[in-house]
Amino acid sequence: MKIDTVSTKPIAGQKPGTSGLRKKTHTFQEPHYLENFVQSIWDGIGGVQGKTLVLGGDGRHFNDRAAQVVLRMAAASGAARVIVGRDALLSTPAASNLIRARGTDGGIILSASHNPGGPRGDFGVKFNTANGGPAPESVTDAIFDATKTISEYRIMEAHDVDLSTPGERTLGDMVIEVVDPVEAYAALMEEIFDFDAIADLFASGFTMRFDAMHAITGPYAKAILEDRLGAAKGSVVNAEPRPDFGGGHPDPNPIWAKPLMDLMMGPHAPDFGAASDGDGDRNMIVGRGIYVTPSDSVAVLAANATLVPRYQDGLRGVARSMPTSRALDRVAEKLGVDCYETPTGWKFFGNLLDAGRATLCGEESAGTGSDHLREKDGLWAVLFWLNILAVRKMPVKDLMTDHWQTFGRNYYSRHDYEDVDAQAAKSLMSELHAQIPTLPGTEEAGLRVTKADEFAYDDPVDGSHAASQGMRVQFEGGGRVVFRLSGTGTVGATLRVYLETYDRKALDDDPQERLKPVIAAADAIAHIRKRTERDRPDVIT
Ligand code: G16
Repeated sequence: MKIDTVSTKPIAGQKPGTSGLRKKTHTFQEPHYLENFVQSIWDGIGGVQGKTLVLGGDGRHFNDRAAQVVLRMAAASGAARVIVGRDALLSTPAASNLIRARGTDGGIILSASHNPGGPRGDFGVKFNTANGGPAPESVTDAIFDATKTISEYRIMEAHDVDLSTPGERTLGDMVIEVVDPVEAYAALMEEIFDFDAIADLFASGFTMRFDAMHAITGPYAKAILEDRLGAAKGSVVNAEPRPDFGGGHPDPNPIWAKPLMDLMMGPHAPDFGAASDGDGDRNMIVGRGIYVTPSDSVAVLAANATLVPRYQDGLRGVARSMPTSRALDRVAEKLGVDCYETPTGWKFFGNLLDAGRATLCGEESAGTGSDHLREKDGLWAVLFWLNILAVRKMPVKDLMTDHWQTFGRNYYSRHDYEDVDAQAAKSLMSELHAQIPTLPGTEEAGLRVTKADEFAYDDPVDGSHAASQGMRVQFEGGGRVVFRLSGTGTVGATLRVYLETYDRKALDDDPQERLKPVIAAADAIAHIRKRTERDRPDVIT
């Protein structure tokens, strides 16, 4: 087969963000855009000659076309084998699992995660390394460097490869192995959890709704929850993946999964509600009449981990991203294990998991996972909760009350200001930065600042240093605000303000009410309303 070497020029802005390169779909469809980036991945990782890769995506618009390009470019650069999910579909956790289980050299995930899809939505490309996790910064930096000097890419001239049925085909000398996207992942879940106990729970009349948001998790959730575990047919809704996610925003939080929230807060709520995002790595947990924040969720999982077969001998350590609430720290302290604080981005957990220092990790951005993979895992988190509920036999609300009575409650909320003028957002952050040395000791909207710093991280395993990972301000009495700019958006800038306060006794307050003083102090410090020209956040979770 003929291999074309195509001349090209560097395209500005191909810098991977928090998790891969995310841009508008139409940007990825521009001439050479995708090809430049894929060739830069090959160049950044030292080529793919003789390597085995995994390929799959969340099924969003352009997924199928992009997959064919990646295959032709892998073949042109001498890859030995690519393992592809049927129809080029794989959830992010399923891709991470295949990369590890098959001992491959890494993989390409086509996804912009929770960002909306469709021709006017977003698309993304991410490289995961051989451990199954998102490439660390040393690798993404090398890829970015390659995008700045690229002058040609190699692509095979070929018809589309049939990816619609499992089996092997070839493209030149490269083998393409099409696999069922669900099978290996479902088998892994069965190894981790007590499926019999969960099946008994459903057999006893326990009801749930899982909202797959027309994204990738639908087929996984149906196969595992309904077919294997016996949840009533129809428990999984919006189960059919669609290229535009049915026009929705596949981000599992109370704003974007509102129909599920409304159901769970209403008179006909099932016992348990859950949702997952575009590529299946995020999760939302809701009980009858109670929303569980992601920060609380990971703390509950840690506190109850020994109820799950895989974790019955306990946790070696836990980790959370810096803006995630410190509910997990309290559990770790009681368990007598280390709790690591990392920058935002799952890639920062990779070394801790590989080194066996952490077993369980979680992020405020609805990601929870463990050492079973190197990605966060939406359905795994849902099964974890089901396993706990099957053993403890109590409603989610009672479980949360019990947890807070033991550990106290970290009231928590994130306020997002979206599509803010990029320059205004940058100035807000640099002004904050300039204030840091003088903030401690001052009083802001009635709260006394005890500490202020810019978070930086020294990886305890490989010693790598990550600077400028967000500004944090702590107040007397345990309150905290963190300011950070999102690394996953594609338009303007998104300012994230993470708010937290702690109470040992008052456990049932409305978080927004409880956080009012911290919210006021945050605005007094950063002049958010003035800088963003917004009266209120666009999204409150
Ligand atoms: C990605 C990363 C997460 C991270 C999140 C934060 O999530 O995988 O580890 O917490 O971004 O996003 P931002 O930079 O916008 O705050 P996902 O689900 O989009 O892959």
